[in-house]
Amino acid sequence: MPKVVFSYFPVKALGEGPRLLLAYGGQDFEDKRIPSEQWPEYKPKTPFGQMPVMEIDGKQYAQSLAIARYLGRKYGVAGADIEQDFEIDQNVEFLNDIRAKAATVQYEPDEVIKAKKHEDFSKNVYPTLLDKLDEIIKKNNGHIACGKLTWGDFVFAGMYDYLKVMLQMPDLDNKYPSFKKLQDSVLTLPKVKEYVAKAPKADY
Ligand SMILES: N[C@@H](CCC(=O)N[C@@H](CS)C(=O)NCC(=O)O)C(=O)O
Repeated sequence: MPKVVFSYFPVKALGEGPRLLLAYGGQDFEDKRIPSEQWPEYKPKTPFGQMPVMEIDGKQYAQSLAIARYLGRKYGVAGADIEQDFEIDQNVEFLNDIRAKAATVQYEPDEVIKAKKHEDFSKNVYPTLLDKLDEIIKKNNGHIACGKLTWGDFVFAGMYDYLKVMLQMPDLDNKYPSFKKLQDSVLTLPKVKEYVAKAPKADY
């Protein structure tokens, strides 16, 4: 078995999807959670000055979605052909767009602008995006794409708690039960469940 080291901050956010995929693939890995105080020391050693970074037998792999796609192919949860691969990519990109949009609010340093932006997006942007995501999941039999379990579901399951924080919507489970159901369907896969039970706790 290759030696895998997965480095990320001590949160789920962009790192949890790949962690869940490694667990699903039965791959033992060093789950390296780097506290922000130690980050400046690691940053220059990473390909893009960012985490997550996965190392397989010393080779570095960066960019969370590229890592998830790679692991998905490795563990048999990619598309069956390029049409399905495209559908997964497309819907995962859409999910990531929602996260990125909400992140522009969450990381806005000016509190007044942040509040205004949140009010605007909550009224004029999020409902359409979240309704569309709900529609996609319902149309795909409870999955992100292709009507079946794919690496996109792992990305969703890993990112969902972070998404709630970014959107400032702790009640998202109630508004869109399909979201929580999809997350649970991944987190209850036997090997994933085992990993989650032993993993360090993180709120998002
Ligand atoms: N597109 C990259 C984004 C990675 C990213 O933004 N990482 C953040 C943490 S979530 C980071 O490393 N921040 C520290 C820094 O930029 O110094 C990915 O998906 O992996």
